[in-house]
Amino acid sequence: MKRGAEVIIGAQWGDEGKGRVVDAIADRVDLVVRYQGGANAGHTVITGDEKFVFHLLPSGMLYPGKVCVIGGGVVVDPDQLLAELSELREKGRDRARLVVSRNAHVVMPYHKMLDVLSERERSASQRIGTTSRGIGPCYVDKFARVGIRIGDLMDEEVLREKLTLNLESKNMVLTRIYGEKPLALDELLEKGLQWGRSLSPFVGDAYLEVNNALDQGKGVLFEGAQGTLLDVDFGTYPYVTSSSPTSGGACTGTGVGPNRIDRVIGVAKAYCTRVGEGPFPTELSDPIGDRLRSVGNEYGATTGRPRRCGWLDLVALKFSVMVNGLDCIALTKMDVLSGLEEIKVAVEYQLDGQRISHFPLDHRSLSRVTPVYRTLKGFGEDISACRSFDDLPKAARDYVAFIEEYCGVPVALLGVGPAREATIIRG
Ligand code: 2SA
Ligand code: GDP
Ligand code: MG
Repeated sequence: MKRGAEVIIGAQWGDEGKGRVVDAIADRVDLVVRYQGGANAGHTVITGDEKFVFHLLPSGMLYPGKVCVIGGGVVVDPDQLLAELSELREKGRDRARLVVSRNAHVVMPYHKMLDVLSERERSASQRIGTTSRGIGPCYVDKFARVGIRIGDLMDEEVLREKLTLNLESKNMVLTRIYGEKPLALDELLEKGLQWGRSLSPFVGDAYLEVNNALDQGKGVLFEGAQGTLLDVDFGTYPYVTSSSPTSGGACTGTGVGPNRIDRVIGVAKAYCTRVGEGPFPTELSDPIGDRLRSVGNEYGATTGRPRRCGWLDLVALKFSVMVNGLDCIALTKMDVLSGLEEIKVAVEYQLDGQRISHFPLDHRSLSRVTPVYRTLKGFGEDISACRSFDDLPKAARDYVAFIEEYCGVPVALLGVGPAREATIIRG
């Protein structure tokens, strides 16, 4: 794969294997940049017999000499970030230089409390199934223009003023609506200033770091978190996260112009999963769904929740090709399909008696669709040792060709196992 600026996004509902794809490509670039989301993400990288799950740190941290950037579009939980850093340091694997945008918003303790409490208060049908990481409430404050940013943690006067303003309303909600105890200003102020001292060696102007690198002809990889169908604008709203995981988020979340992006890579699983609530047309509540979950080890990398599993949804994937401007697809977890006699893929939906081939943005319509499936031949062989496309059995190659034909973009990378080396790179 060539250098330049590349964006890696999740083309489904997250957990497509973005971490392992970033890790597979990161040695060829100079910077790896997170641009949205926060510690709700769980990006797994497996090298040798070591497993790393990155929540806030970019998945390029294992490479010496790289720069890993947390852009202004990310919401940062300082405790989580510092814990991840010290865990890597203990293992001697904090190899990259970290830069955290001074404009990134801070996930405060009240954000996490409000996330949990508001979910608890909702009825079953209204619950989003969040990760409880305070993501939604933190982005609410960002857009309400009352958020606390990383740079604010280094200025006692500013932090005190902002916390005073926030606690007036937060404590009212916590005590009057949820019957919780109020939070004390002094404790939060002390915590915030301590975070500021611990993070100060990493804080910088992320937009300059990235733009200067591009000006110098360096390779930059933007690492999306969550996935297209969880995007606050293009996902199955309201069952979405509160940020922009689509490729456009890379520009707004880091301060680079769209004309600087050379290639957009969409990571998709060879089947579909979703964790949390919301419509999922190809979901399988049957032994095949259970088999995908157990063989694919489909459990949340942050919360440990079992993921819902189902067949590959090409209607949704083609939608993702469009809204992200995908140049190619990285198809992971092909090995998980091995042993299935036949494999189904959704090629259209049936909605209120009509066949449709587009992805309805309205979640109520989406929850009423029935997928129209094409049945393809399965493959019995274990493909986890295959290292070139031609090593794959014909049925597996045909499966990939069908996806390429339907989506109109090539499959440039294939995952045939969770480990770093179980990767087939085609272009
Ligand atoms: P939130 O916490 O406000 O972002 O939750 C809103 C919805 O977004 C979903 N979401 C995710 N979906 C898949 N993977 C995510 N990361 C973890 C992982 C999830 C986990 O890597 O496995 O461990 O459970 C992620 N983060 C957010 C979430 O499920 C809600 O549907
Ligand atoms: P991300 O959030 O997109 O980075 O994905 P997660 O790390 O949350 O979930 C992907 C899971 O699938 C992890 O447990 C990975 O180790 C695993 N994985 C990734 N690619 C492959 C693959 O090609 N084959 C198999 N069997 N597992 C994979
Ligand atoms: Mg994940």
